[in-house]
Amino acid sequence: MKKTKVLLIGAGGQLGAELTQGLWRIYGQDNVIASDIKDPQGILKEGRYEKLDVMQRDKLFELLKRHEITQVYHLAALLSATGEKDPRWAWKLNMESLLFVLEAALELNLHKVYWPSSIAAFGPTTPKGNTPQDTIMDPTTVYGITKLAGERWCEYYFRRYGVDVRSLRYPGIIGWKTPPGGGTTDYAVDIFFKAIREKTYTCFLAPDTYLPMMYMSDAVKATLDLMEAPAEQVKIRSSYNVSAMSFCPAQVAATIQKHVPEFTIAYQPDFRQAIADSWPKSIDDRPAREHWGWRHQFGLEEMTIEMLTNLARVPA
Ligand code: AKB
Repeated sequence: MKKTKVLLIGAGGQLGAELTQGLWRIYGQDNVIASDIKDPQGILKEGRYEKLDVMQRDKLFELLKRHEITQVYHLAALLSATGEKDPRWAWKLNMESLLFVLEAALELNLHKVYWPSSIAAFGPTTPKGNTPQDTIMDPTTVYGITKLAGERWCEYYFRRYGVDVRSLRYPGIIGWKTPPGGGTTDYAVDIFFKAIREKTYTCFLAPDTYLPMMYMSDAVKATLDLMEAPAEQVKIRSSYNVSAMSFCPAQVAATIQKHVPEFTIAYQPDFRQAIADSWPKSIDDRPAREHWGWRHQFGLEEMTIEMLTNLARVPA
């Protein structure tokens, strides 16, 4: 068996830097290559890094061969709100890059591939509360369409070619180290930054818009737990529902006010309201819990304290 060497694609995004650190802890800094289309920022400057445009298939293959990569985490994508501004490009980037990675996995015998799906793969006629693993999926955003199609491709590559590809349907992810990049759940990150720095926030979703959410360290844990699980425990090869909490803007604002009493919030819903309204309010993730032991650690209260404490230490 070849020594594990990991490549992260899209490591400069919201989840990428923290996942890179998690992988350093498991495999050592020398065996993890972070990559992104941009120059390395922050913590990524401390490890091995390659500038990579994942749409350049030849360069991707060359890099995989040169570093003798055995595992790929492919995180690069246009998210739900940004995707709506250029649907054709969102389709091309999200789908072609996934296919390049799956083709590489097959041709170069990669041991494992990770690719994120999202709650965006669900749609307006999906049951909204405790959305089951297997249910109606009728996404309305181009991002959601690419996630649903991507799930089918992942399962296809597993069934037809035996590629060990694993995936999670992420809810909104909330962290303080890197800003989010063009999603509908971004309000739940921005609200903490604004609470610390400006004591006021104007939310682009209505106060009672419930969405499934997860604190960053739980998202990293879920990803690594899934990827480290024995293959036979990974029984779903499209993508697993994973969940930690569900809240609406009014609830997170009230939780922040317990710690920052002067904090105020106003509401000006925009085009992202329709996207949020088409998504589940909460997620049933029993298969992930039963198959490979998923457990979350952070609820709204614990996460609020972590976010506010850490952001208060970061210079604006
Ligand atoms: C988005 O809002 O687009 C993402 C997601 C839920 O996948 N955070």
